[in-house]
Amino acid sequence: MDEVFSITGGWLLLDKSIISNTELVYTQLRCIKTGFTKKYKNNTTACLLVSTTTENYASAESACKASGTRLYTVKTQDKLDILLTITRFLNISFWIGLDDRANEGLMKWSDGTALDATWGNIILPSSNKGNQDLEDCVEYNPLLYPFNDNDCSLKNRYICEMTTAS
Ligand SMILES: [Ca+2]
Ligand SMILES: [Ca+2]
Repeated sequence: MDEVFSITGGWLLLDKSIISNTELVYTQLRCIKTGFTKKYKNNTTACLLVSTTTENYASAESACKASGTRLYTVKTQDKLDILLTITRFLNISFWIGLDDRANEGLMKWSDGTALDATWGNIILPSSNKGNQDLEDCVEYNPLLYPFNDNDCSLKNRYICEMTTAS
């Protein structure tokens, strides 16, 4: 069954002819990195590493980048559901790839795109936003569900996702 594969940024792709379509490539990626596990929800596939150690946000970001990945972007309900399957029995917080370090109040994903306002109101309700320079990094938080901005210097576990852009 293993036929023509290509290596892109350390990731094994099923078919390099579809590299131009980011979403399609994302669903076709094989999850082969050590420590990463493949998760599905509907048509969404994610290849994720759930850290076993805690780091501040910048160190967590660096750790993901060091393996050619990025902090998890939770842009859809399916990706949120995938995260919840990982975290639901763990009463602890995880850094995800969302922060407003560069511009206060303007949340950006770890892929550089802006947080959609409508989705932002769902996943990061105003009551969970400090909206101040002390709280610039977003965590999954079982108490301030699902996400909360917090002090980037705090140490949390974190979730990396494999990407095609490494
Ligand atoms: Ca902030
Ligand atoms: Ca907060």
